[in-house]
Amino acid sequence: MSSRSRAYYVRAAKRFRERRYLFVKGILPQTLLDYLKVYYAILMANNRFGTDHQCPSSLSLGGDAALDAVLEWIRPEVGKLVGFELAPTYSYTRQYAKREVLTRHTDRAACEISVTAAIQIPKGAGPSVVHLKPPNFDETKVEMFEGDGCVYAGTEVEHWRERFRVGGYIQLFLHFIAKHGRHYPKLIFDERDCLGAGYKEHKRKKRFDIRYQNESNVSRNAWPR
Ligand SMILES: O=C(O)CCC(=O)C(=O)O
Ligand SMILES: [Fe+2]
Repeated sequence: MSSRSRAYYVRAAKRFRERRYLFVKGILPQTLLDYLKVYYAILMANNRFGTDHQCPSSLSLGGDAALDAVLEWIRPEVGKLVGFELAPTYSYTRQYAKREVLTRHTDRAACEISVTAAIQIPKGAGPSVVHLKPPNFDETKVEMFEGDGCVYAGTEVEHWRERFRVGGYIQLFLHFIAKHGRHYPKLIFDERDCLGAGYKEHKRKKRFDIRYQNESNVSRNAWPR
């Protein structure tokens, strides 16, 4: 899929090892982006989005089969960028509403290695901006245009978004665990039977109760299905 050189991956993996995040220009190729915009329009037309506790005024969708396919498709590339092999957990997507805020947090274990990719930016609006605080580096922000992405260690890097002045930004989140890490194989597919599968009721209940590691009053993903 990629036109990136060996040297690019070596540098990226070294940078990721140190900083725990990477900005990746054009992580989604234009043809895939074009396809996804059509697919999102179909999802919207069919009211397939729900809401979650994290960003209650925005629309979200977790574990969709076609978006899980993007997760699996991009997995080798993200593995090369971070410098080790990954296993897929789940995909998640959100259309941010005007005035929404994403509070500062780290993610649960199934988001050990995560990608946030910009799918759609409202007409005339600025880039999609996510703020990061890696463990040993100063706060920073990453600005994404459509097709750009940010790979980050979701359980380590604090991340947040400032209040949206314009609604309609669509981001796709792709979550992985390290194959050499302590959550493999337990958290593969985020404990579903396979990619694209729904969540068992007790897992879903458990997930409602999962707290952000640094914010005890906020619970994680209320699954929309
Ligand atoms: O909007 C983003 O880029 C990140 C979203 C996020 O951190 C989350 O849903 O946990
Ligand atoms: Fe997050």
